[in-house]
Amino acid sequence: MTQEMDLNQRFEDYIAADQKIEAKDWMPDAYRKTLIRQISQHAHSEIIGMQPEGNWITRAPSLKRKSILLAKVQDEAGHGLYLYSAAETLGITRDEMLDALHTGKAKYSSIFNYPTLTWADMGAVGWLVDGAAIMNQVPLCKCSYGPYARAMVRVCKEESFHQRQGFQVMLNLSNGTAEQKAMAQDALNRWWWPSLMMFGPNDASSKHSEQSMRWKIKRFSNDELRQRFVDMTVPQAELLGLSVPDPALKWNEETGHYDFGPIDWSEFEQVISGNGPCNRERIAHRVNAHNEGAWVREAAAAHAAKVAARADQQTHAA
Ligand code: BYC
Repeated sequence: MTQEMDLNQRFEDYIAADQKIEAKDWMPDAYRKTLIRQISQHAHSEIIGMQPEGNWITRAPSLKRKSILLAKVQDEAGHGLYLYSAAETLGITRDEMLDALHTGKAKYSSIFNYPTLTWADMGAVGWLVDGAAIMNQVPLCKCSYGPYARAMVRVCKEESFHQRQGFQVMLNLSNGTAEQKAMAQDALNRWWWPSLMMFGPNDASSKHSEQSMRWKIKRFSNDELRQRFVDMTVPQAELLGLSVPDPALKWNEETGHYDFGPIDWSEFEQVISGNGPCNRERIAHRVNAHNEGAWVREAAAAHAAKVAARADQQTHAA
């Protein structure tokens, strides 16, 4: 008991001093559980997030755009893998995480349950979705759990390239023909509100925020980050000559921020409980890809076993 109290005190001292908690350090069970939940859901979001864009690789309008999009989707696979590895350091296996995803027990970001209908959606996803992702993820580079914080550094660097390429697609379309500009506006109309929902429920309804902020997993609340995103993005929309689909959006001199209209939380609830426009399609596609990849996992395991056996033989021969 006293030993546990000492360990808990040490953990609290580390958090207070902004020192990283590492995989082998003692940590409260609830801290471990929260991290497993958040990191695995984050990993799932990256992996499911490959689908809406993967859908456009074969239809990108030029070779240059195709290779950029291909690289971006590959980056997302990489992010998923670092994040699964970070979660594994907490004692959960990759199979357990994937099983939770495939059976609908684990969540992933609401945003990836919306369809990508036109090429302009590749611009809007990069600009808005990656823009929101960076806003949320840069503070995670300072998260109290070392393996998660370190994984986020590289993820954020790549996300910022993704965001800029999305903005450039929007810029080209906005400066193009009237039809192209209309396509960009339509994409902004469809992606704006779902992007604001990415930050999660309002602070008053965010059940995990208070504890996660005390543990310095989250550094800013959902509403703070959402407001920063709106403040950063509205001037970018103006630069594109596009209008944000919110009649209540207005600069507030007093607060120094944009006021914006109410979010439709019933839509968010529907999407995160499995009833968004593409939830079923996303999971079915993922499960199918996992099953079709079984032979690759088997071959990799057989190769690893051969390499290990060879190394073992050499040790014995020496
Ligand atoms: N979608 O108490 P709250 C990417 C859930 S990947 C679905 O505020 P928390 C990218 C939440 O999980 C983007 N569910 O929770 C990839 C909780 O349910 P559970 C993903 C959501 O954890 C490819 C409940 O609602 N980013 O950027 O304190 C291409 C109550 O919420 C959502 C991350 O995962 C949502 N939007 O705060 C491009 C970042 N929001 O778990 C881009 C890491 C909330 O109790 N995660 N929920 O069943 C976080 O920062 C936090 O987990 C969140 C939520 C801010 C998302």
